[in-house]
Amino acid sequence: MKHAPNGLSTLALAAAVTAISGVAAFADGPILVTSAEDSGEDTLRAALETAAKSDSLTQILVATDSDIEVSSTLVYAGKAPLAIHGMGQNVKTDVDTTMLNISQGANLTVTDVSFKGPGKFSIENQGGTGRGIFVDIRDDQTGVVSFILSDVEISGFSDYGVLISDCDVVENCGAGRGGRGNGSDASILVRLNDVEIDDNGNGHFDADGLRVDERGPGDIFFYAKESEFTKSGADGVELDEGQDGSVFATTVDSKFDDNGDYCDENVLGSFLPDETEGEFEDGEVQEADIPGPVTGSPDDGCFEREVALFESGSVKEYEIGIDFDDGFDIDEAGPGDLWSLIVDTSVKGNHDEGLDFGEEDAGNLKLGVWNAETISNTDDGLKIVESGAGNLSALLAKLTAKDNGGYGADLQQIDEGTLTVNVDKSRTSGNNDGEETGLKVDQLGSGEATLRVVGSEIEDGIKAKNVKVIEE
Ligand SMILES: [Ca+2]
Ligand SMILES: [Ca+2]
Ligand SMILES: [Ca+2]
Ligand SMILES: [Ca+2]
Repeated sequence: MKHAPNGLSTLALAAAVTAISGVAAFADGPILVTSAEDSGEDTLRAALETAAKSDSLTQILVATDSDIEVSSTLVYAGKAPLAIHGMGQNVKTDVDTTMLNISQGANLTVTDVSFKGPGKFSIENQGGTGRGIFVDIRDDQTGVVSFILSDVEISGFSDYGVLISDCDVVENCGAGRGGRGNGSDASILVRLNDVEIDDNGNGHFDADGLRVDERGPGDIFFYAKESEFTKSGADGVELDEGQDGSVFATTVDSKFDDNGDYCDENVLGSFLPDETEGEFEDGEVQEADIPGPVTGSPDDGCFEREVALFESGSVKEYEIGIDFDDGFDIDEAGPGDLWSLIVDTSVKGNHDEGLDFGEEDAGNLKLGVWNAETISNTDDGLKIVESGAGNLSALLAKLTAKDNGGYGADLQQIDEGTLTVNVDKSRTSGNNDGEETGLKVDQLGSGEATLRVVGSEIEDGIKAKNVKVIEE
């Protein structure tokens, strides 16, 4: 990282900021940070405290010669928009704490400043809830809350790299699929350009690189360009939208690689029962006779246990496994659509699915994939599920899906709705056991269903259920 050049006058810095944002934005001029100390005069902490008193946009210019090191959370408690512009400095901490807390849900812009946590977290070296940036949206917010990062790196935090929470039970929002909590009327806009979110969430169960929890009315707009989401303990990115509202997600020239390893099977494997699954006749086995929930491991939250019973109460089947996570996970529930465009993007080596998109209840799912690689993910390369009223349509163009543990691409239309999948100039090979595992396309509800495969090499075959398949 480059450091700030010496000898820039206050005037020159102010001129630089003015150039960034336009003169009209500054009623009071920018606040300059010239001290790299944790607190006191001219520090970032003091600047945030001053900014919080403003009722209009405040610009902070970080003009320190060196990196800033802090030992406790930097808080911005204002409601007005905040912009922090740096010159490539790091804001660092060796304490397991949240770095920047936007406690009143303000709009945030950060340019050319990076946030570095202590790092080296794992299931054997767990942390608390240290987050890179935490935006806590107020219950009474309306309009669009914006979160805009450019040329920013966030790494080494025990919990989420970024958590944007429009959910009144922050710690406990659960997943969007039946997720809990209520939220404000506000929508959430995330725009990332040249952002690296690396090695976060490795000290805590279910902590993603970047997570948005959107509840109540409102949409999620997510746009990432030239950005990387790597080595997160849970998902690289997780967008959870519940109740009214849709998700619009676009990635361009981006990377979702090597995520989802917090629940390390080398550490946890020995805590699994000898028989991790079973299937029985009615009346054969009672629940008391199958393995119970796993206890006494480094993190029992990592174990998933599913049990299905017969009406008589005896066990039909059970399965116990370790919970891993995805590259990019989107869950849309309630009324509203899920639209996503994945362009020139890499999705490799994630410990569950590569892309895992689900749309529930009323609304459609539309997916466009252009020139993407989903390779060596532990489960499916892509898993796309549309359920409830609404249609699924997908275009997979120039997709390479190979060597995934599950299907190359798995698309399912459930309940009423049509299914339209076009595969163009795509290649799949080496997925799972290689027998009809390249593409799986299922119409599990009612409606017209067509899979059209053009100019593609699906070496490991196609499995299609209730779907008209056209190969050209
Ligand atoms: Ca909302
Ligand atoms: Ca919704
Ligand atoms: Ca929906
Ligand atoms: Ca449907």
